[in-house]
Amino acid sequence: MNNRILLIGGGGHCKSVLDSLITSFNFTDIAIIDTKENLGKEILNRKIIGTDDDLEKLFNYGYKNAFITVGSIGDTRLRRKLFEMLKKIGFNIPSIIDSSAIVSENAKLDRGIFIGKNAVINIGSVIGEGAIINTGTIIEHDCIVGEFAHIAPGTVLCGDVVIEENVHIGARAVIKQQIRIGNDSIIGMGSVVLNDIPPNSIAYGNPCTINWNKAKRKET
Ligand code: JB2
Repeated sequence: MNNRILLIGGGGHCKSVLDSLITSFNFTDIAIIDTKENLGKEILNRKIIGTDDDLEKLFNYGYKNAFITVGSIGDTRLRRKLFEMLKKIGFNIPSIIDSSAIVSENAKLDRGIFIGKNAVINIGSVIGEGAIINTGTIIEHDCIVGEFAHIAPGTVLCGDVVIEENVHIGARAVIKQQIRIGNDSIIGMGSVVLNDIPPNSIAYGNPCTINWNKAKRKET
């Protein structure tokens, strides 16, 4: 693996990823891509060296690895757009796993995933491309986490849970075993989810109830 990597997005999520990257990986040249206004700024002594318009040039210059460090809370469109841009140019997109995380050898991870400090991913679970498994999350056995889902800090997915793509699960939520959360839904912080949640819902509480349906709202 080439030892140069670009992190795309230089905000709060970038700090978390960078901290894991510095302690767990062998990249000797780490640089950040952000907006024009932030050029020259530094995070943990790594500089913002360019904007998205410079990606192709930097790839040709020798940065062959890149990782999306723009976060998402309920809207994954920017992360997806940037991911497509990286793929088109030909970047290798690794998964970044903090050294304190515990990932079963019998779990399956796609590319571009971030797994934060003290997260646990147990046997038989499958994590999709671009997902964020944040600090202290527990993904129990045989769960499926879809592409670009974000499981926020301290969340527990009991066994056999399915989280479809683009879902955001708020911090410290607990999802009962065998529950399915439909694509593009948002589950509020601290919710206790006892029933399936259909796609495009915003749901929260203990027990978790649906408060809003994005798709129905669009029709009215
Ligand atoms: O199109 C873009 C772009 N738009 C915004 N391209 C690139 N390369 N960068 C972009 N940005 C940059 O992303 C902004 O200028 C800013 O530096 C960064 C977003 O930082 P912020 O701290 O606002 O959000 P975040 O996405 O890093 O973190 C959110 O999501 C995390 C998962 C926060 O809510 C965190 O608290 C959360 N943990």
